[in-house]
Amino acid sequence: MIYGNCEFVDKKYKPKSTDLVVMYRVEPIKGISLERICELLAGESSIGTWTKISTMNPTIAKKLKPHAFYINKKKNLVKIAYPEKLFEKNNMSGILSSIAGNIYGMKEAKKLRLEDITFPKNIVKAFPGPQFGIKGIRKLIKIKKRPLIGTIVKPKVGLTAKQHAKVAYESWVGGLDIVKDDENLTSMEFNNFYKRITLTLKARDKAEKETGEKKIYLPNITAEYEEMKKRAEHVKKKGGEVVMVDILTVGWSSLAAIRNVTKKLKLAIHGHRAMHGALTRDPKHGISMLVLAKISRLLGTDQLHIGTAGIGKMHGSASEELSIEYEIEQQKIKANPKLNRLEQDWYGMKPILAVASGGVSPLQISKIVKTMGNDIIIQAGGGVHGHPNGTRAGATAMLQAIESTMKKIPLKQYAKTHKELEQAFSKWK
Ligand code: CAP
Ligand code: MG
Repeated sequence: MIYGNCEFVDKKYKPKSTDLVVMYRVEPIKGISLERICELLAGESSIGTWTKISTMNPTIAKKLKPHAFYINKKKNLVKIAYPEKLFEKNNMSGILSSIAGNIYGMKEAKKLRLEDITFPKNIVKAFPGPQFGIKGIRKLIKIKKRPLIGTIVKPKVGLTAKQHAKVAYESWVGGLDIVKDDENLTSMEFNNFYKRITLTLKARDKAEKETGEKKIYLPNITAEYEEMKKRAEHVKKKGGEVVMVDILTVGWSSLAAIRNVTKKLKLAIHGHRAMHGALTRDPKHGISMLVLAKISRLLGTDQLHIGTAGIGKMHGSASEELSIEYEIEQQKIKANPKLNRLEQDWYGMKPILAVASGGVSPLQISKIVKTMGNDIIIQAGGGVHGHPNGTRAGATAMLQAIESTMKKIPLKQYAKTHKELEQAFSKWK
């Protein structure tokens, strides 16, 4: 059984340490076997095409041919090992054009999902990885153990730059560590980026002075690349330490380019994953969040949204999200064996700090921490600004919730002596 000139299935093949190994979940159309699909996947993503060609020669095949070495008919999982020489090592777009490219359009595959990738050492080493990682972020914010807590200024869009800065200030003095722009707030007629950043960083300085605590602002620099660069420079100039990027809507190439900018400016990157659902949501098709998270790590994201382990408003399962956290943070978070992950050796690359966000209120904090551990950022937008007594009280309730969690005092009990938390109970139960 061949695709073009070669045969790609070899169940006896043992992947080499220099192979890039991909796990796909595939559902063939009726009448097509998994073996046949493997031939098509491996061939079309590398050196093959639909027919024999005269320009192929044995040297090419010998050097560059991938091997489909694992076929699990029960789970519809297959694994293909690609020699690293097939790829330009630091070109993520190029790598994905192979292993996540044409194959999605092939007639014979009704559904196809890229579940996991293991990158070989030479490819891992060709990427920068996070500049700060978990330790660097904790050092920046001067908090050693507890989860970091933050908010997203709400409404998502609509406030003026001045109103935005005021909401941020209230959030910080109320007790939060971090304030973030929303993913769809860029530079609008009613809220200019440059003005917003200047005013909000001034508000941060004021909040730091008044509280004696370190406060962090995550301005959303998402834009076309040259403009993003300008925005990152403005953040630096005004004393910011982190920039937020919608990593999927800007594209991997832009993320890679902005990582070079943040290296020079010594800024950390907060990765928002808006649009990931288009790729990750169908359990049988698309690209898993685990893969997106691994790519984000290679390209240098310091903190990344991975969901709330099914606790908040967004679709997602605890087992899958914990597996992602396990992989990007290298912590002893219990991973889900059912996912059949390909563990990645990161060769010393810094870990990403996971972000739990989406439909969170102070009342869910202890559950999230119990499930996801201490090395996370917990963010609440509606859960802060929707507090019956407003933003500042909402921020305080978040802090009280984290205090009670760290002290291992049940939330309800802690609320008896902490009025903002008690008020949160009156609204969210
Ligand atoms: C949260 C949020 C985040 C989501 C994204 C929002 O607001 O700002 O963008 O968390 O989801 O707009 O929904 P709320 P994820 O706290 O008001 O829900 O982190 O899963 O990518
Ligand atoms: Mg948002």
